[in-house]
Amino acid sequence: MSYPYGEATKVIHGNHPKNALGALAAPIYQTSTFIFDSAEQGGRRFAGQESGYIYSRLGNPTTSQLEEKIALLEGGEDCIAFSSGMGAISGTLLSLLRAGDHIVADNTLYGCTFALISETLPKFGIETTVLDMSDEAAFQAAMRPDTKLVYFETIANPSMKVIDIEAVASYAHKVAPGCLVVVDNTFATPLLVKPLSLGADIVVHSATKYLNGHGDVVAGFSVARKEIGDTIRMVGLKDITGAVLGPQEAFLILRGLKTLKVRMDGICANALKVVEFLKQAPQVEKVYFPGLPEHPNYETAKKELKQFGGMISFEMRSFEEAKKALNHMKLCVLAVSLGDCETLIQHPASMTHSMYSKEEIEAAGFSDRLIRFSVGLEDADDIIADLKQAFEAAEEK
Ligand code: LCS
Repeated sequence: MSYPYGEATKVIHGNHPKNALGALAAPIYQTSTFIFDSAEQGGRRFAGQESGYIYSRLGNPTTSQLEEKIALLEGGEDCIAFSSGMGAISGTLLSLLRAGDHIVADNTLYGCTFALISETLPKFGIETTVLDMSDEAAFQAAMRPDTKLVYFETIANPSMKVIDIEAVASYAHKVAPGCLVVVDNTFATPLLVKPLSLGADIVVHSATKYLNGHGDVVAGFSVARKEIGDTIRMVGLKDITGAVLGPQEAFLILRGLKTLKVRMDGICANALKVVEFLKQAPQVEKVYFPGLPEHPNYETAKKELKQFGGMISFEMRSFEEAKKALNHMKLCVLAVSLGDCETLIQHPASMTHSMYSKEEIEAAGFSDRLIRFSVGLEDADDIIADLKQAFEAAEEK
């Protein structure tokens, strides 16, 4: 559907029709079920012969309004809301795959996604090839004519790897017709890149992060064309996971979304200043940020991303120093998750990626000296001053 407005307008207005009473904010339909006018009407709704709500695991008007806005932002036909990012990812993969299928996935993924792909899916008879997908030759060698699905993150957690979506999607579709390319766009958000427009088939999100943006909701989305969306909703959401998003959470995300553009602009601008500081800090050995010319995927990032995002990782000189620095933060908050107004800092090897073995961490290109930083919306000078004092405290014998 053509939409004549820009991104800032889109996140505020969406294209949802005015509600019946003209409320500006989305009404919260706090109901589990919907009353039928007659037994015949109930039957028609279940048979798909009449539109209308039935039961909130199958659809809810507050959640629908949010789904329409996310579909609009990602440029997809359909969006299915889940009660977490992992709900969206598992609901999507489990509804589209079956025993005997082969999938290819990147080796740098959020820890629980990595566990799902490398450990759980094989238990259900799905063969998974996990490798560094930014290595084009290795990716092409791993693809088979019967590969059913390819999975990676737009900006990978926590190494900030950026894989060329267009190149991967066109190769996957060429050698394995019908192969579904699934991209987790949590770190970039649709404001930095729209994977569907580059050839991906499905976009998944943890909306817990930037989309909601205020650290008070856990949620996820899957965005796809209609026929795939129908399967994800009617199998992955309705039957397999039942991980339905509640209307209160949907309302909060609709509210949070209104400021997505200004939040992302502010966070991306702050991140550039923090990176400048980190680059010259003597306690930091290496900075992982896709906007740095020395980043191995800088050219892809420059081509693909509107801005470089607000996630930075950096390696300290030792594990001890990394731990001490984390313990000396005064303003930056020591917590997992990301994409909030507050700057959040955490240690992937022992926290978000603790399910990776030592060898898997190495293969993914980071170490236990790595700290991951989700830049917030505080004054950049305050964030930098906090890092500086924590680094200096970490150095003291
Ligand atoms: N995808 C990505 C890229 C993520 O970073 C996360 C969570 C998920 C999916 C799962 O979403 P959830 O179920 O938590 O809504 N990432 C986290 C992180 O890095 N720290 O805490 C959670």
